[in-house]
Amino acid sequence: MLRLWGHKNSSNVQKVLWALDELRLDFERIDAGGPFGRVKDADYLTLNPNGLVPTLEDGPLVLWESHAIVRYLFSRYGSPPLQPSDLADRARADAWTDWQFGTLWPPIRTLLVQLVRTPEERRDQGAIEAARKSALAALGILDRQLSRHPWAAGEYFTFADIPLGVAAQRWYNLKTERPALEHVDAWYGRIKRRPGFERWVDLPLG
Ligand SMILES: N[C@@H](CCC(=O)N[C@@H](CS)C(=O)NCC(=O)O)C(=O)O
Repeated sequence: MLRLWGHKNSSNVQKVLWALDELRLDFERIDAGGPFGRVKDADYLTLNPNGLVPTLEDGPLVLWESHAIVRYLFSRYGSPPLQPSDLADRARADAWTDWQFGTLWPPIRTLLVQLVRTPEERRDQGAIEAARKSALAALGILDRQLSRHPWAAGEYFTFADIPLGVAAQRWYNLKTERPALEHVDAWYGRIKRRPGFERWVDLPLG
């Protein structure tokens, strides 16, 4: 039985929950992190020395880093088209997965922290504007990719759409001005129809 450590409101845990759902895998989940704590306890630190969630246990394998976990689940339990058999398709999915962490997520995270978790009088307007600009530049890159293909890595939904979909859910639920992005908007409409997204990701922001 797969065991996932992490609370349901964490964006990184949600990626794993959505992946498990896409792959129709049974699992046990233990609340940890955020209001549940536990992540700095000695026994948890032996599983994940970072003291962060998510952590996945699959028999003797203990794995942390949400994108590594998502990739592992798809390569261990997925089959085409969810897990592309073609190495070029898989490499493209890898690229968009890494791009989420390096390029798209940092400005969206800043907006989330500023606009959702910081009281209005303490917000940093300069940081908000800079993050909005960076987020829009990144989303413009994704929009161009999605003008050519329906999904991030090409013709099929792959694991790459999961981290991107989690970031997009934050973006679309922020109280901020959002210019239309024809292809990202249409892709997000498709993302919203994935049952795993609806079940685990599309929750109020916190
Ligand atoms: N790069 C890591 C980041 C993990 C991370 O930052 N997790 C946050 C929740 S989204 C966390 O554990 N924060 C401490 C806590 O919740 O107690 C991953 O993708 O798994």
